[in-house]
Amino acid sequence: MVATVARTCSTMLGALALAVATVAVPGSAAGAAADPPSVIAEPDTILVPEGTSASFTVRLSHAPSSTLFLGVGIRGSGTWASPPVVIVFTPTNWSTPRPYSVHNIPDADTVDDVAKFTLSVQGYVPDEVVLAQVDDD
Ligand SMILES: [Ca+2]
Ligand SMILES: [Ca+2]
Repeated sequence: MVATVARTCSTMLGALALAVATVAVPGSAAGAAADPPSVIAEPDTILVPEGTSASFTVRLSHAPSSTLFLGVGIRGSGTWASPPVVIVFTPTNWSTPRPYSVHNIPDADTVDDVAKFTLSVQGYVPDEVVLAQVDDD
């Protein structure tokens, strides 16, 4: 008899939880579509006088469930150097902007080289930062 009552209560709680979840789904789905987990790198564009350094910051829009590594890809022209740092995002530090510095190596040409840095984290929409050299030759 007692067991029957307990089972009934459990079923009712289950139905209640299901109702709540059903109400919550449309809102969270719309939010997820408008604001997917993303890498946030700032600023978007940096002018870098030839032979100088610049830095941007990287953080995540949503907390990860485990530690994730930042991947950095570079396309473009010019010679750029970055310190061999490994940036990791954890469930506690994900929202703290992390600095990433890049040094522009002087060149003999007169071209304003442009490099596009792609910042990626598994499961997140990547972001890009464009570093534009201001050539001094
Ligand atoms: Ca130059
Ligand atoms: Ca150049």
